[in-house]
Amino acid sequence: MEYRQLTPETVVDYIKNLDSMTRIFSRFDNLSIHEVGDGNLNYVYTITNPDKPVETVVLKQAVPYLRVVGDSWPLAKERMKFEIMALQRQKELCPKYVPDVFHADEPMCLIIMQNLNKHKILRGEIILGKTFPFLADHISTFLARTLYASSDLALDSTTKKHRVAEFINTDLCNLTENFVFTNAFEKHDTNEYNPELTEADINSVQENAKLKIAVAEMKYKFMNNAEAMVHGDLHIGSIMANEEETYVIDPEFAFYGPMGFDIGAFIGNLFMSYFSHEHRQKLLGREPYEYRNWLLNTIMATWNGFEQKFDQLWLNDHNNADSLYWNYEGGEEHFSQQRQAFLKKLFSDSMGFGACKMMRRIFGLAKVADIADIEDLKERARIERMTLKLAEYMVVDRDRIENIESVVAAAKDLSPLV
Ligand code: ADP
Ligand code: SR1
Ligand code: MG
Repeated sequence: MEYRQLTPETVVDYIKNLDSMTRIFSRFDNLSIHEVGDGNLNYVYTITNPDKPVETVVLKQAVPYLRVVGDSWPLAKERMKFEIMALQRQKELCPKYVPDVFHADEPMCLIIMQNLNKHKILRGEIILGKTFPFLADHISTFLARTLYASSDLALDSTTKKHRVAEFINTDLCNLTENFVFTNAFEKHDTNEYNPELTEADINSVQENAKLKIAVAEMKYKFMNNAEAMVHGDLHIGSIMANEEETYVIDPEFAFYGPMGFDIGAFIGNLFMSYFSHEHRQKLLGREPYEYRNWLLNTIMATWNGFEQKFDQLWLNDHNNADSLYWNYEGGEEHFSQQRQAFLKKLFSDSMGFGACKMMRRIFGLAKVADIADIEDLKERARIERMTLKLAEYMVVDRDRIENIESVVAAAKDLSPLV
């Protein structure tokens, strides 16, 4: 079928002849359709039978431009192919945390998937001060399984190389190269600054040699380290959750890239939430300790849980294989040293990438509501400065930082938990 952009009026006509939809919907007249897309790129419709609300799906369609800017910014709609492939692979590797896909149509650049209507976008919930007791466990599992299993540590060399080729996601990698690693760090006309930030604040990033060299190193790594299938945009707006369950959505930026990019995205977003709640907890009329402490504990539990789970997956594979490489007296200990060194490097990458993601959300076009929606611009600027300071430490000192507890301690120095 040739591509056409669906509208609320044409969605039902499209779905009513699909076998997968006749298995879900008992009727197609009188379905209620709502456009709920609040992301930067695509259109998302919920489709529900109001008489039987369990009969419901979500349809997501890519359009040939960047939605947040409009049709003056062309962007290949074929990007949906990567979201389809990534959802399939992630579902195989981590079924509990990935929505079911009922239908995928590459020419129409769309997917129809499980409506996560018992779950909410994590960013909105965190802004409201809600806690998620299993979040760190679920996300660290998702990260460990998807990153480990798609890497050369788990796949045979030929399969891995084919996967790298399948996932050459030129256009969306290009967006990341520009929006995460470049524009925010120069006087680019797509940037948007809080008017309360001074020239000195902006130049403390854009004219800071150590920081800019470090960011350029992270960009180069992003462009060259085809380590694993990464989600590619794992901020807290790409996670839907309730108290018990967690789902990772929106992997259209997926490609074979550095593992630390996903880990850093999640952790960097939680640090921004932490700083934003220095202000937001007051607005919510709460004492500021408990919620922000939960955010910091979630950050530590995510990295520590990830490290332990990733290491275990590697060790299990090793124990089940007949490799000669470490098969000598003392070899087990040497293998353990290799794993530790690998995870240390991955920690450093994660901090570096997390930092780039934090800084670009302060100066760049695509912001995070946690901070950007703070109405008091002076307060917002104060929180933006803390974010920039922590990010500077995370990226410049990334190879020297001992552990996640040190980064959490640095965040507490900037914004004490009182
Ligand atoms: P974009 O690619 O434009 O960023 P997203 O995949 O992030 O789009 O989806 C935009 C919004 O649509 C999400 O923030 C969420 O509110 C809603 N949404 C997306 N997928 C689902 C789903 N499977 N179930 C329920 N709502 C969804
Ligand atoms: C201008 S594109 C902005 C951002 O939206 C996506 O969610 C990615 O984070 C991208 O960088
Ligand atoms: Mg999104």
